[in-house]
Amino acid sequence: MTDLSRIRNVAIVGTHHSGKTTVAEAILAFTGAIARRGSVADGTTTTDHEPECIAHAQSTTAGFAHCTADGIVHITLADCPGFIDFFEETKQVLAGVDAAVVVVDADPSRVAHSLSVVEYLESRRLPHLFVINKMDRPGADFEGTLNALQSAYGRHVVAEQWPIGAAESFEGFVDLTDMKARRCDGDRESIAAFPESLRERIASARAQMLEAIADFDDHLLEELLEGAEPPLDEVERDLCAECSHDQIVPVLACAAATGAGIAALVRAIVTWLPSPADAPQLDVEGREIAPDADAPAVARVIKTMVHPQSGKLSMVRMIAGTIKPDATLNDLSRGDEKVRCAGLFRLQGKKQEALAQAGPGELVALARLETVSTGDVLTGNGRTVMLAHAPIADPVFAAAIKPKERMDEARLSQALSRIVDEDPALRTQRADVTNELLLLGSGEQHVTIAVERLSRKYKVDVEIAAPAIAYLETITVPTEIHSRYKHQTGGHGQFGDVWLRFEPRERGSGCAFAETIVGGVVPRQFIPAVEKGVFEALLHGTSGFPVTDVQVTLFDGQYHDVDSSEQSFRVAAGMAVRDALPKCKPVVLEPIVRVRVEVPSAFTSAVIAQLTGKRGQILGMTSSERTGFDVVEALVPHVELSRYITELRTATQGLGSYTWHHERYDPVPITKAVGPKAVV
Ligand SMILES: Nc1nc2c(ncn2[C@@H]2O[C@H](COP(=O)(O)OP(=O)(O)OP(=O)(O)O)[C@@H](O)[C@H]2O)c(=O)[nH]1
Ligand SMILES: [Mg+2]
Repeated sequence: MTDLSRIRNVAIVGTHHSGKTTVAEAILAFTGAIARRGSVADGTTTTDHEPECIAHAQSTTAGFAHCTADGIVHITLADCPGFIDFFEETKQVLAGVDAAVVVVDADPSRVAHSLSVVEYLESRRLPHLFVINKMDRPGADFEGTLNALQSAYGRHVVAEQWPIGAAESFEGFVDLTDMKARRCDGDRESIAAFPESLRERIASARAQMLEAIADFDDHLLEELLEGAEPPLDEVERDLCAECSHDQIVPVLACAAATGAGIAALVRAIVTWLPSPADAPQLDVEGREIAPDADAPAVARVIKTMVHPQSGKLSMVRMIAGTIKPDATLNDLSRGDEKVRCAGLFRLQGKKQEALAQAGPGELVALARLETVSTGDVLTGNGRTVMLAHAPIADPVFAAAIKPKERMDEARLSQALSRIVDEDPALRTQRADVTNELLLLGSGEQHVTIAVERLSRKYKVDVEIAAPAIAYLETITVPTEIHSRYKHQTGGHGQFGDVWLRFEPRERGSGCAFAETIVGGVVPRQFIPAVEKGVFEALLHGTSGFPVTDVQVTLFDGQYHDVDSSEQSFRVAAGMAVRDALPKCKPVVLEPIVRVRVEVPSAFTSAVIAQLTGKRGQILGMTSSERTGFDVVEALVPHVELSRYITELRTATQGLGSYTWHHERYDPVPITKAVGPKAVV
């Protein structure tokens, strides 16, 4: 049985492209878990193994790997994608780890990009530390980045190291706890001469660190007030306790590409970040779930992977109990359904290492749990436990998707359901009005990569396009129309004769049919056929779009004893609609949506200008509950929003978000041309 205190489950999160995957690779290489360090550029890293990651040179999904530090502490790393489109996946993974390493670039201007994930860590009170990476890059600015982190996240974010040099002269660092200088040669460290030129700066950084630590330790505070030098072991003990309780957030420096600083980072993970014993997982009411190996199992599914050949793998966080490769578990999230595993693995990137059993605190993959999804809670022996959900945000981007070959339609819907099974932030939906099949997700890249994954894994070639806008048509003036359908084709003829009145109805009320026939001029049995003919013809107005908000009344007509039939009245009614619409001054209506945009206040005016440029009508601006954020509400034509999430994120350093719902239909401005037939 693994000693729980020797386990660390750590997510590597942070800003896009800050070097998370490179940090993970450097840790694996330093600890000897891999023989050779791969690189993102070559597509050879352990955690970015998915072909889409390699093709885009970025993480497109979370990757898992593990290593052993100092031969005793077993670390499982979850390398999370940094691009904001994949944040929903990161949130699910964070529900299964005990701590996080937040990697940021050594560039103060990029610190704001880490806001969403850091706020999320803070809201979950998940212990974390910062690593300022790319210290070897020209212009690397540790101090500026540290200041930016402190002003964004508060004074308990403190440097625990001070780098010696930067860019090509980045040599190592001074450890502010023991005040020893360490020189880095790749990922190896050696004690070096203290950099006297930095003594003053380092002393003040150390004082700041001690003051922050002393906020949670009165004894240390007294020592500092008396001007006494606190003993090393007291400082180390405090750092360890306060970091693992999310009171202090230490900041380290590294250059993952060269390995410099990685040894210290591994030390930090081992000594400061909590083990599953230090931070037991909580149930929905905040009660600790004892990580007891002998209790019935409790596991949370934090990620799902589907391999077209070898099948489904569910990555789970074992919270309690011990399971074997053929374990039978209850899926509490699916009405207690019984599921049976067909294999138990530990993942090293794409490699699956078979395990004989797994106990509390471990992150392992269970094979072939076909009905199980990310977020599900699995238990053994009928145990009931309620865990809090990591909610998944509603999609903000949609693409219309169809197979290149029509015969692939069934295969496409099957493949889509598997892709959605792997990634709960994706959804599929049939669009109202246009009837297109939509794939929805957290952003343009999220959906595009899902489509690439779908084509690769399930060999379905698809076309994607911006979803068609559900335009409608309506009339603005009333008219009355007479229409007669008369046809002689030997034998029976056809005869239908109707008088229809067309009147505009209130916007949003739809179409309605009525009749005021007296004296049987149109016999009762044919009236439903008239109604049918009317509604069929209203599906395609003068512009080709469906017609709405029209009252159609059958008020007169004629029939023929022999030749009249349902069919002839249906045709006559359709002809009447087609004749009437052009006479009723038709207009095209476009969907207007109400958007609620949340942005950091610094970007509010830019966002308002952006919405106005989209023909938006600003309804109001208020302060958000989220500190430093504003909420802007506006009515915007739907057609203007097809790429809005991308544009909004570009304009707001990735921090803007929005929700929307359909509000109403408005006439398209006279100058706008919309298909299928342009209206001018
Ligand atoms: N010079 C230098 N380049 C680095 C360092 N760390 C990472 N890089 C480069 O930065 C780029 C991004 O690195 P990744 O490791 O993919 O970054 P990431 O944070 O995992 O990216 P996403 O997962 O896509 O958000 C790659 O080209 C790396 O080679 C570093 O310490 N120094
Ligand atoms: Mg990455």
